[in-house]
Amino acid sequence: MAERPDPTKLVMMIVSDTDADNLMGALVEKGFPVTKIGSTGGFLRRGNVTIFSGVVESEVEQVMGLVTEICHARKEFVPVQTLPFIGDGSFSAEPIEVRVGGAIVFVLDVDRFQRI
Ligand code: 2BA
Repeated sequence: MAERPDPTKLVMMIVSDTDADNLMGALVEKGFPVTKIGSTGGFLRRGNVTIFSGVVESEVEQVMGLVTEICHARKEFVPVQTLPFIGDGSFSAEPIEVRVGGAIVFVLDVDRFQRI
């Protein structure tokens, strides 16, 4: 990877398995450094993917643009019986509508970055 300035922002993107490879590919193609971690959503307990990219502040909007272009949210009806907390009585027997796909993005300040 070409030498980059030290990152000042950490962009953390939680995306669906189906969009993760496309998003990683697009980020790498634009020269952004990325790390992918397998993760699991607490509500649906489905696998999702968390992608980290440490960038400089002026690049954050470009990263957000790629996420918006690639990760599209949709609605899905999920049978409550498939949810892990079915026993707690907080949901009726009707399938519930949840948002799937799309992305959850956190942008954090980087206090310190070191390549050792
Ligand atoms: P999950 O926790 O499995 O949630 C999947 C989707 O289920 C959520 O989509 C939301 O639409 C719905 N949902 C979550 N909790 C709910 C509840 N108590 N009642 C009804 N519906 C509920 P997203 O909001 O797009 O979140 C997608 C994934 O991103 C989440 O998967 C979780 O892994 C992560 N995530 C979302 N917000 C987060 C946060 N504030 N902190 C950390 N992770 C977060």
